Order: sequence, then structure tokens, then C-alpha cells
Amino acid sequence: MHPSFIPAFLLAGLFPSATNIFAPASTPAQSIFDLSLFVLEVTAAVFVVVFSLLAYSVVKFRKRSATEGREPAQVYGSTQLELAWTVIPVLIVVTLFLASARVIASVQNAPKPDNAIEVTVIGHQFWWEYRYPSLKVVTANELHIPVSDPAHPTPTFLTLLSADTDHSFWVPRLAGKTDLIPNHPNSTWVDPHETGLFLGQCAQYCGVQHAMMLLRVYVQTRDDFDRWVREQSLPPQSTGAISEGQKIFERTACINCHTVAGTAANGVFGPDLTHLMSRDTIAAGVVANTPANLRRWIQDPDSIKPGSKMPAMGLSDPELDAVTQYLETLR
Ligand code: HEC
Ligand SMILES: [Cu+2]
Repeated sequence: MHPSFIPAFLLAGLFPSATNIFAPASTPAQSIFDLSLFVLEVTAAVFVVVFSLLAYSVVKFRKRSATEGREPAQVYGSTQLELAWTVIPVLIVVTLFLASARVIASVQNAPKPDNAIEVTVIGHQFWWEYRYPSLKVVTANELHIPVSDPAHPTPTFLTLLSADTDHSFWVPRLAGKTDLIPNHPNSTWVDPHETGLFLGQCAQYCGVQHAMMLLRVYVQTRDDFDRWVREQSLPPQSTGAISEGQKIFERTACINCHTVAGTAANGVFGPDLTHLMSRDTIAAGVVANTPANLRRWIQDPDSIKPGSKMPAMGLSDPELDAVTQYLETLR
């Protein structure tokens, strides 16, 4: 790590939050953090020098008495002075440029090891789709990845796409923000050094519910991650009989927008619901995934997320109960 006069733990302690940019937990975030401290140090030094000279001049050349009228000696055309105030700033700017270019290159050109996890992230108004092509997993809003031991890195490489408009993937403790742009695949990577839940936020204004397009990244031990992958790649457990709730789900337009693996539902406009109950939250992290919230969501999504792209389907109370019960079986 770059030696700095501002101890990182102090900054992390000053601003304790799950999105703390001063508490990097992954290599790209660490590189950005180190660079920002370096820039802060250089600009702080410039500030101190300029401000000291200014204060010195103000005091030294102040008007001492009412009768004192003369100006200090005026100096015109000093080549030395002009060289100094041209060359020094140019050197500072070149240094900052090279330091930034080095970090950008090291993050962008990082080689992808064979054991890297690959995830395609698709931004939608106003939720996140995650596809793990080689693991045959599709999920929404809650990204699961393995922790990466710096001695044996298992980074996750993300391909970023958009289904509609510009979005931006930003989990400050893991990496810098990277935009998701229609018809222009972007990529980024993370190698979290600790397990835990890392939060973020869509960082590019994308419409009315942009602020409620939250990011949740679950960094798990390798064993936990492998177990999660196994569970996600199974079809949902079924009792054999088709419940009343499933019938309603299938004859209402739900199936045009949602997929439940192994059933008639194969829509792709909304989140995949195959393993809905394995998620802690619904609607991109906006509310906890509880039966009451699920029911309220299906009854009227706008009561939770005004302007969301899921319409209220006008179900009766018994229908709502049945559909909620059915969704609760999707483990
Ligand atoms: C026109 C398409 C459309 C229809 C029809 C539709 N949905 Fe949705 N649904 C969506 C979209 C889009 C979202 C994501 C909204 C967001 O988070 O902003 C969503 C989210 C959900 C979620 C939350 C999923 C999660 O993980 O966050 C559930 C549950 C859900 N829908 C159930 C249903 C049910 C049940 C029906 C039928 C009664 C239905 N949907 C009909 C588009 C649709
Ligand atoms: Cu967005």
C-alpha cells in the first residue's frame, strides 16, 4: 500500500458505512483509494505552499499607518519567476496524470485467470439481472461471489450490459463505478478480500426509481458460494400438484414477464423468480423479502416503488393470498 500521512483506519473510522470509499476491500477499490490519497497529498501540499505565501504577503506588505502611501517595489519581467511558476505546475500535472494512468491501466488490463468467476450483469429499469453463463445460474438483485484470497486469487469478472438505458454499477468498497450502456458491453472485476455483504447503488441516473436501484453483493467463503450455486441451478422443489396460486400465476400475465424454471413461466422482462425465496430482499433491495411485502408488492408495486415497470395486476384478496403462497414455495 502507498505510504500515506492519513492513516486509512482513521478515515474508515471517521465514516463508518457500508458504502465507505475509505474502506476498500478489493484490489481495484484499493488502487483507487491509494491514488486518491496520493492526489490529496499533492493538492494539500500545493494548498499549504500557496496559502502560506499568500498569508506571508498579506502580513508583510500590509498598510501600517494612514500616512504610509507608497507601494512596494514593482518587479516586471522576471524570467526565473515565470519559469518557476510554469515548470513546477506542469511537473505536478504530469505526475498526477501518470499516477492516474498507471492505476487505470492496472485495473483495466488485469489478466483474467482461468479460475475467475464470470458474471453478466444486465441493468434494467430499476433492477439488476445476474447471469453466470458457465454455472447456469440466473438471479436478480443479489450478486453472490466467492471471497478471493490474495495468495490464491479467485476474482470475479463482470460483463456489464443494459436492457434499456444507461445505468452504472458502483459498489464503492469493491471497485470504481462502471457504466452499463445499451449496445456497448463494458467490463470490470472485483476480488473481495473479506466475506460479508457489500452495498452499492446504481450510479447513473436512469429514471424515476434510479435511487431505488440498489446493489447487494454477498461475498461468501468458497464452500458457501459453491453450495449457493448448486441450490440455484436446481429447479424449484415441487410437490407435484399444481397449486391454485401457480394456476393464477400462469393465467395472469405474470408469466410473460417472469421465469420460473421448469414451468410455463419464461418471461424475461422482470426478475427470474425460480429461487425467489433465497433472496433477502425484493425490488432491488428496497424491502425485505417477507410474505407481507411480497403480497403488497403483487397487489400494487407502486406502493413500494412508484414508477416501477411492474403493473398492478388487479388480483382479488384470495388470489393475492394464493399467489403469495405459491411464490413462497420457490426456494
Ligand atoms: C409487465 C411485466 C410484468 C408483469 C406482468 C409482472 N411483473 Fe413482476 N416484476 C416486473 C418487473 C420489471 C419487476 C422488477 C421491478 C423493480 O424492482 O423495479 C418485477 C418484480 C417482481 C417481483 C420481485 C422480484 C425480486 O426479486 O425483486 C415479484 C415477486 C414479482 N414481480 C411477481 C409478479 C407476479 C406474481 C406477477 C403477476 C401477478 C407479476 N410479477 C407480473 C415485471 C412484471
Ligand atoms: Cu439504474
